[in-house]
Amino acid sequence: MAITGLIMAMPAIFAFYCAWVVAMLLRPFFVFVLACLLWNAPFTLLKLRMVADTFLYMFLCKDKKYKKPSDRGAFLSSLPSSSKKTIVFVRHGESCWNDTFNAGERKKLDFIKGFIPGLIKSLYYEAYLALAGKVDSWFYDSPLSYYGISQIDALARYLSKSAASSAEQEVFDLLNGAPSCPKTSVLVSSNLRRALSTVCIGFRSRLASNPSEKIVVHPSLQEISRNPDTLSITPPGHQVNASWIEKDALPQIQPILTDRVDMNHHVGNKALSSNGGLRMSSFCTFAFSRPEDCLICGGHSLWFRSFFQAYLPEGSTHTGKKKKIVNGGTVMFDLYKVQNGGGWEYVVDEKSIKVVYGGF
Ligand SMILES: *[C@@H]1O[C@H](CO)[C@@H](O)[C@H](O)[C@H]1NC(C)=O
Ligand SMILES: CC(=O)N[C@H]1CO[C@H](CO)[C@@H](O)[C@@H]1O
Repeated sequence: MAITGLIMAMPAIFAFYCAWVVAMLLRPFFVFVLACLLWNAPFTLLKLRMVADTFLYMFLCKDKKYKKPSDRGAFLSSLPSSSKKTIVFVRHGESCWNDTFNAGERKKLDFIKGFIPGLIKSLYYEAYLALAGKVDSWFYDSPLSYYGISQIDALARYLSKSAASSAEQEVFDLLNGAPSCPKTSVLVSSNLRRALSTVCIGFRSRLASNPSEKIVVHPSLQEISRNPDTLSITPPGHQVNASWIEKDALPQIQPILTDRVDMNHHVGNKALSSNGGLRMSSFCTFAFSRPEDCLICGGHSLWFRSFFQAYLPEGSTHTGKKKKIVNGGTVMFDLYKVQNGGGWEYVVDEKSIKVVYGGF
């Protein structure tokens, strides 16, 4: 009798011990959070919100669930030269996130050997930023790494070298906003920090020689992914703050972030109801609402690749559909707006795609 009773009680006892172990493990965490709340409540709530969003988006984000627009091939025969924008994609430099999680240019074995120390280093930085009360993060809205900054510095130097041909001169004049350039252009960026910093650094001489020009942040360019590095840390109505890396390596960037960036379109992080398809389509509408002939856009690899997949004809086998643009890579092409029934369609002209720097 006693034995049966004991056996019957086993699951309850087991559950009790499990709960006890979990509670013991979580207690330091709760004590830590409580201490932080007592010390600086608004900041701690903000950090907790970032942690909550990280998990929320990991599980519920539908960014990659959208239907590609119909085959663009049908619109090729009637490309209207009057409805054309030149688009330049500039991929951001390497971020801290990728420094931890992707091999990049490192050898596979070196990457594997360095992974655990790298992860510990990033968690150490994350803890330091949290304890120092900084609204900053290694993972969330991951900023440019030191290496990433140097990649974009190389792009800036490339754009200010002397051109090798008159065709190259034309491209440089456009990208540098030279007064002699017949085409007008605007600098645009995703609302994520690494893309905006890439535009600030890569186009620094253009910004210096056109002191009234502003970079327009547009949320449609936010990366298509569920990872925390693609969530925006900047609330609506705020200018972007330099990351701790930039404060150290590039303090002259803050005045640009504060005074030279138009954040009027920034409505905060992408909504859970948003997806890549909606944002790319909103980007096309935005591009054709601009008065300039050309949009120079700081943005992200998956977004750019998805754009080529969606807006090049299905028959196109262009590399841009398969490969990512490299860090700092700069690629230009023509985007057309075509009337179709009562609506508008957008199509990329494959022949116009030109690598300016780096490539795929
Ligand atoms: C930027 O930093 C200032 C000063 O520390 C702070 O008041 C502001 O809220 C920060 N903005 C963002 C978007 O984090
Ligand atoms: C922040 C960043 O650069 N993210 C990219 C890192 O690399 C992976 C895979 O190569 C991409 O999926 C991320 O977008």
